Amino acid sequence: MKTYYQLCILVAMVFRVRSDPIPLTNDLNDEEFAKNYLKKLYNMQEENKPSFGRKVNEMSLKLSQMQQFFRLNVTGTLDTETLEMMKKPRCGVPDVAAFSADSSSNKWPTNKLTYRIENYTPDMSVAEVDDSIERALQVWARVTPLRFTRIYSGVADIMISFTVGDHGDGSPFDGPNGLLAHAFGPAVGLGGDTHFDDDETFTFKSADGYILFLVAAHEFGHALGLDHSSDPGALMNARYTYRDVDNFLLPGDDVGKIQALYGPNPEMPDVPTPPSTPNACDRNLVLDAVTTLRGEMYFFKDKFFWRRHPQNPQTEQFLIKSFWPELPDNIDAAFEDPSDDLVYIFKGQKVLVLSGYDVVNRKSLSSFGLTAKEKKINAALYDEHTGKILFFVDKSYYSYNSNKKKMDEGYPKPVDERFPQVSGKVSAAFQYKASESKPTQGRSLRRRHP
Ligand SMILES: [Ca+2]
Ligand SMILES: [Ca+2]
Ligand SMILES: [Ca+2]
Ligand SMILES: [Zn+2]
Ligand SMILES: [Zn+2]
Repeated sequence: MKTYYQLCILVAMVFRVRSDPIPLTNDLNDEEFAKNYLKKLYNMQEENKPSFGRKVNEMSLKLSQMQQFFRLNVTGTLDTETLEMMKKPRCGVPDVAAFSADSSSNKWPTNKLTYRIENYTPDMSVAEVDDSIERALQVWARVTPLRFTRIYSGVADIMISFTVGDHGDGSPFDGPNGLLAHAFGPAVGLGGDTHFDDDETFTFKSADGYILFLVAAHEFGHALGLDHSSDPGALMNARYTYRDVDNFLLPGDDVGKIQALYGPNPEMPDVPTPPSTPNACDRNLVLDAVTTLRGEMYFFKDKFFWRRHPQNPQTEQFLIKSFWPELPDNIDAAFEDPSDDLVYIFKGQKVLVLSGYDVVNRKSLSSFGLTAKEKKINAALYDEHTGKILFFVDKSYYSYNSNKKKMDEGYPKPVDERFPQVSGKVSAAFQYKASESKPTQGRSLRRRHP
């Protein structure tokens, strides 16, 4: 109920109320799946190998590494959260740096590179593939001195192809979903080469499939020498995330890393400040909105949100669009009406109504009885005890009776009349104690598996 919110404190607080452990999976197929995943992407050798005279459980070690990388709860065991993360569509380049490429050559010796598109996917037109590849390379050229020239025959530095299954480089693809593509780091021969798993459906812009531009831009990062990043906002995060292609800007984490290898673009010294991933421990962090959703907490900031599951002391951070492609960034406010199992998201005059992952309705601010002079709200809160929805606008608040579907008389009122501790503008609000004491809803929102 205050403008500033510190997630680190919140996490520590939650640590104490943690009760049940995250359930373990006991499916043998899942165990096999996990072993293959760790062998392929974390260089797992044998399950038990001797080390300094005692047996170290290699699988547990690799699970911990992977959990650390994805900022999950580090348990060293195959819990459902870890398995769920393993099943997300991702890049086929390993997360263990020393294993992914010859680390002695993680940079091209020249800034002038050639590329060649060897074949095409049937999923898109030739023009769309050409355009997607070109723009994906420009993502990197824009912030570095690197320049790419397309050639149509012979051997290019970056040979680009669409292929399926075992395609002769020792890293077979796996059919639909799972691994989407992979690329080899800077070197002669296979180095720089980029392969797309054509068992996927690639698209130009649509979220119904994997957007080739996004997959390619990520893979070219490897082709230029970058490893995976554990920053959830980074293009070089191993997980595929839907993003708005028309307004794509290379995130700051990636800009910093590629410029550390090649330097900035001498022709464009004044590129706009790249978007950075908000840090929960930033003392000056002001959240955009907070809401519960089926027993979990969602904290929104810019293009991102943190999700906190009551059974998991660690919050996870995601791009908003990776859960809800239709949702805008930088939202104003959000609240959950648990009686309807709906979440309301506010941005300007627009209100989007969510049922889990789906946008089920669109409304306007005026449908809650707010007059046209209120262009936007700053925060919203649903009081479960009274059924009232409080809308915060600057230093005032409105009270809407959700049962009678009308605004209560005598509003707006000053915020500090009801909440004397709150002096400034409210940017985000939620009811904490009420939602904690209340039994959580049976269904919880889990990640989407496209
Ligand atoms: Ca090559
Ligand atoms: Ca695949
Ligand atoms: Ca395909
Ligand atoms: Zn990758
Ligand atoms: Zn390959």
